[in-house]
Amino acid sequence: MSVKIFDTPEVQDFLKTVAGLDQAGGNERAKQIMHRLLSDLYRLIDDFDVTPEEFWSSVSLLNALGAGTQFGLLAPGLGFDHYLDMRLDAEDEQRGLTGGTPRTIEGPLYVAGAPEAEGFARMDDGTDTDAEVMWLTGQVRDVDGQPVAGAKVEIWHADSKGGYSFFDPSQSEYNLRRTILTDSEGRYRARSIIPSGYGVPEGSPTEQVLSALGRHGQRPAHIHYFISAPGHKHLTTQINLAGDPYTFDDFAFATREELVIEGKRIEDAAEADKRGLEAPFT
Ligand code: MBD
Ligand code: FE
Repeated sequence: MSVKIFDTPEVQDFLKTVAGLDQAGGNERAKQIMHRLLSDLYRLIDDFDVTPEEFWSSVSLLNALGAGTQFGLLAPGLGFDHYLDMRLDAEDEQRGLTGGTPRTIEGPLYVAGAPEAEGFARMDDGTDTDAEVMWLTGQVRDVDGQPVAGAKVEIWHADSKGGYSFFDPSQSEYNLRRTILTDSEGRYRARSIIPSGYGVPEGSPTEQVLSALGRHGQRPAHIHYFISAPGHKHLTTQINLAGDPYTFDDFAFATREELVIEGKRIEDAAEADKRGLEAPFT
């Protein structure tokens, strides 16, 4: 059975009432947006002849997503985070703001308040014995190429199993999360461990949605950055470690060619040792 009622005056009036458009009070923008959102959904129900069973099982799924605080995890999977980035890129272009490291999505796993250090930080707590040591070094420069001293570099990433501290209860507080202030030459250095890629929790409502679409929930190995300094635009970005099978098949659509980094393995034991001695736990 297929009935089409969306375009009738009764339904159109009903939508206005539901969104509060036929009375004063409330927030005008909220009313307009809700009216549009409900209109699109009502029309969808009509066009696809969505059954009550389908509707209520979607409600169940939304409840499960909310109960598991997974809206923020499904959102990048549905491309919203990347779409918002595309809009910011287009805005920048319109304003003539070009150059510099490209932005990419923050994701749902940032935690504020990481320990702060000047110039150098050790990021891992030393307990991930399966992991290989990783050095991150860099220089913060403005769009004219001038080093920025005292810039704030916030770095966070997963462990060798793809888990993040605070979300993975087996890790210590702020493990693999640090804030480093750049030195007089704009440089920062970190000792950490090579992260593995992330996968959405098995059996989770997020995975359920993705698998209904025939999609996986994997991200390649990556390292998140916030870069900020007074007088400069805040940068949210990531680097991807080259060679990961998911580098160009990220469920969150965050990879950018310019952000894929080829790591250099330090095989020279003496060199590794020398660096190691400079790397106390902090
Ligand atoms: C992540 O680590 C992440 O960065 C994103 C965007 C989504 C899920 C897990
Ligand atoms: Fe991440």
